[in-house]
Amino acid sequence: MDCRKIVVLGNPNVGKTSIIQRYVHDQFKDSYKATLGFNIYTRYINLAGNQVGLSIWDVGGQEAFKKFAFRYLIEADAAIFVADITKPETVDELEVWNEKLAEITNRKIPKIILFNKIDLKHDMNAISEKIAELEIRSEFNGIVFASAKTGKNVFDIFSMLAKMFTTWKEEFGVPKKQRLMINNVFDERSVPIVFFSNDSCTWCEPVFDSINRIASDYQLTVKVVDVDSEAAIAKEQGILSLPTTIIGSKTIVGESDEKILRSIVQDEYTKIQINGQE
Ligand SMILES: Nc1nc2c(ncn2[C@@H]2O[C@H](COP(=O)(O)OP(=O)(O)OP(=O)(O)O)[C@@H](O)[C@H]2O)c(=O)[nH]1
Ligand SMILES: [Mg+2]
Repeated sequence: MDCRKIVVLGNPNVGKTSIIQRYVHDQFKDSYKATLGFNIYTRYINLAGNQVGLSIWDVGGQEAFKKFAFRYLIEADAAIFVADITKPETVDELEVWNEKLAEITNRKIPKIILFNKIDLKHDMNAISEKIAELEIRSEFNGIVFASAKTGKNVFDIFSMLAKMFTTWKEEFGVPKKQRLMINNVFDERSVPIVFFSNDSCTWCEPVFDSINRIASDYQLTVKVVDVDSEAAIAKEQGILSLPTTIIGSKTIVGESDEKILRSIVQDEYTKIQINGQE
């Protein structure tokens, strides 16, 4: 059976173990017990009709374990970088983990940034500024805003990776004009933007307003998919939670803010300009 290795990285206490426990056992504990070294969890997921084993490596965030990075990062097929949304400084460490990963894996793999603990009060503006500073921002394929405690948007992380595993090619990460296929029609726009929502999603509205403002600045059009009336498209794209926004080669799950979305549109737009019209 096809088996993919996913490594989960980030500072101590950001909630790596909690996210995995929520996904694998649908459980959450308020108490904190640091992970010593690493633990491996296995789960099976159905990918376009095929069973795929996900081997999820929960890596202890303490500094001491970085020494053994080679042992757990080798042959990773995907990485989830976890930060605590209530502690913007935890974002900085993602850069360090990404460098470690780059030393050990010599190919491009799917990478997701996960902001955990959205159930707690947080300063989105501070987080947006951090993301704007991130050098590795352009390498990431997805951002998910989630909570291990409530379970919100947790399953999306893994469904997003599952979808990436089916479509991943070595050149992935470079947006191609025809990457996004909706209704069996290739999207021909320079940076395709697709917004998934439905009538009852009131919390989607501010995100939608932001996306529209940005799209009009860049003269891009937004395709809006109502997941109730166009359920087949949502399923095909692996959309579980709302709002989900696809911008070029990146997917953003949850309530992000305008600054973050703008920096992502800018990145994708620049990439298209640089890579030309292949
Ligand atoms: N409110 C809230 N607390 C959370 C959430 N996720 C994790 N926590 C708490 O944060 C603490 C740390 O969670 P862990 O999952 O153990 O953190 P970790 O990243 O695995 O830490 P290390 O193993 O030391 O690297 C625990 O007390 C959890 O209960 C969340 O989404 N919301
Ligand atoms: Mg842990």
